[in-house]
Amino acid sequence: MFEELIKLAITSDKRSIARCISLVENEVDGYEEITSMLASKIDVPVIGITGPPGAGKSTLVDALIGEYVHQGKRVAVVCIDPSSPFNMGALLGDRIRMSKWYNHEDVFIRSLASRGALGGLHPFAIEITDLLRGCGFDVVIVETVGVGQSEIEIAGLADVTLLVLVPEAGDEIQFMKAGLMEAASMFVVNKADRSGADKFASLLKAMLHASGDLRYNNQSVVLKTIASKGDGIAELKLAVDQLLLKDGNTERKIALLARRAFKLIEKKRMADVNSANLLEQIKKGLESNSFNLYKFIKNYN
Ligand SMILES: Nc1nc2c(ncn2[C@@H]2O[C@H](COP(=O)(O)OP(=O)(O)OP(=O)(O)O)[C@@H](O)[C@H]2O)c(=O)[nH]1
Ligand SMILES: [Mg+2]
Repeated sequence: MFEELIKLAITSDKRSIARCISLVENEVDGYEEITSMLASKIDVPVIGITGPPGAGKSTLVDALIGEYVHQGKRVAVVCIDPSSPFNMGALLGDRIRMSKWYNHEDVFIRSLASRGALGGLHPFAIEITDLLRGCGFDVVIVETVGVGQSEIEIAGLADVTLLVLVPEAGDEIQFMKAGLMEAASMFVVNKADRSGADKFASLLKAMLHASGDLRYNNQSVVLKTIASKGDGIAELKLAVDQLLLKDGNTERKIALLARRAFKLIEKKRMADVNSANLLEQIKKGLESNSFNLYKFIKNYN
């Protein structure tokens, strides 16, 4: 049904790619044809960028796009705003921040509002990133504000996850959720033009060292950048590239595939289950006086 469209999308035709994403996002009949034909290239790296609002994630992505494009690479960027399905402000901000790349032929940028997915990234984040991998890009970058579950989810989606922080976060870092620290494969202290950046970077390194995680013996996992000036971006890209080449990445890729499979199966199996519906059915069931929760859930085997 979508054969022609998919053929065009594979050749990196931006309009066709945008249409494929919309079809998937809106679950248009037959959308699985698109995901099953496009989403097969697991070799294309996905870089996740997360961190608190305003840390400079979009500015950093903008600068990273430059690094890749200058190397002749094709880049796809997905900006997800999980916190505010009705607030288009952040998405608009991303649009402005990366405006110089919007019309570049080697760059594709798409913003996604989460549309109320509870604390999650986006209901089709997995499918859309996989789809982009199949459309002739060399790298896919996913930006999301680190609130709630999203930073944990992004780590399950991306081959490398960068947690972007600012020097002022030094006071909060002790209270940062352990999950957030574990989710990151690399820490970026952005806005290093502000005071306290060196101190904060050292604190981070010390914390990681103390946590005893072997991953962090390599000190280059904490990097400083001034995204707005492009400082430290080349070094950051190099560190990301090296991390992607590291031993053990094949196993990580397989683990990520299994995790994505789990999420997709979960979504498929749960498709006919929703809490409002359950409430209604239970109300009805209770009228009969012989309601039993465990008999009731057998309907969902
Ligand atoms: N001083 C300084 N300002 C920066 C730097 N990087 C980004 N900014 C500024 O910080 C502000 C926020 O930048 P964004 O890139 O929109 O931050 P973000 O993390 O994408 O924000 P959200 O997507 O809204 O969470 C902008 O005004 C940027 O110009 C930096 O290295 N130094
Ligand atoms: Mg942003």
